[in-house]
Amino acid sequence: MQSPIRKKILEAFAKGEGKFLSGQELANQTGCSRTAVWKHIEELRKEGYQLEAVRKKGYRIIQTPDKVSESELLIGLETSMLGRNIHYQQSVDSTQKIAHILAQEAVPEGTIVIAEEQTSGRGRMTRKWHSPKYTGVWMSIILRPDLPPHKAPQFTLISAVAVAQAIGEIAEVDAEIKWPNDLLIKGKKVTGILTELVAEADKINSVIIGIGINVNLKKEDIPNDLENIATSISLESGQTISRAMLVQRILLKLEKYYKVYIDEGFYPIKLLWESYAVSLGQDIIARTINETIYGKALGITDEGILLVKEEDGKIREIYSADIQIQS
Ligand code: BT5
Repeated sequence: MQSPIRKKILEAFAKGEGKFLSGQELANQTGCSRTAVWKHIEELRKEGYQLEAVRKKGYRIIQTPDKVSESELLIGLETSMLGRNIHYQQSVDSTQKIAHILAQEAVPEGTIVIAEEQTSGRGRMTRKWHSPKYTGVWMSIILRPDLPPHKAPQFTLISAVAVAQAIGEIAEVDAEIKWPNDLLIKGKKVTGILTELVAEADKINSVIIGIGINVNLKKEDIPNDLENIATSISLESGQTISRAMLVQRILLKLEKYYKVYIDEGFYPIKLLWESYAVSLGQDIIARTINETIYGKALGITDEGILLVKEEDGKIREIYSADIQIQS
């Protein structure tokens, strides 16, 4: 975790908006000595901050590291609950696994686990999630809604809306949602969401929302077996995106829609979700654990369940599946 003094120094620079701050000013604002300030400045340099030091003027930040560390995420974060407690690590096996352990402890709602790299990122069932270093958002969010367990899948849809909106605002490209948990840009997967549940028989203890976003991956960062199905925001928009800014925007959106959902139920989210949905009205193949269903995707119910009309006119409710859109 970021030291409290370094956090204060970074906050002082953020408030100063690019101006020089003298060692004495920083000492006053952080409540420590000038020598201590100097030591913390050196530590920030080691963390990847580029700081200019000019005699008689002081210090200013020229460049922040492209990281999703606690200090990067906290400066400018506009949420009141989501992301206020951050567990950041360079490399983890899976943020989801760590979030499960934290969820058993008394961590506050809105705690996030985020890493620069995952060595065993996971998808649904036993699938793998490719998560190379410094290129993506690999994050798990712990929520503790007072709801029955069968509501948990709706969090995948709420999160998908939050991520799709955030991508649209931060990058010059639009993402579409493929039910239930994929975001696509131009037909290729850019985000996967994995919602897991810690619950008692009739009550959710925690919902753990895992979000994986290919942000700045280049062609060579995508393994051969994924090259036809996966893409990144950067590959599609031609921009390099600040991952920290994207995370901040996602947290803000998710906090907003989580509140809407708790206050007003799923219906307003459903309407938003439909405006981003790619498969509606299309012929699809839905592969569930037990069977393969062919038909037209009609929409989702007020509970977030997919409705598919088979050729014989029968309407099927699908709770979980892999969807292929027939071209
Ligand atoms: C998902 O599963 O799409 C959910 C992925 C969730 C990943 C996040 S990252 C943070 C958190 N920590 C974790 O350990 N996991 C979560 P699913 O629908 O089952 O899709 C998995 C399939 O997507 C794989 O079998 C591959 O075909 C494909 N895939 C793997 N890595 C990918 C990537 N980086 N980009 C696009 N597709 C990928």
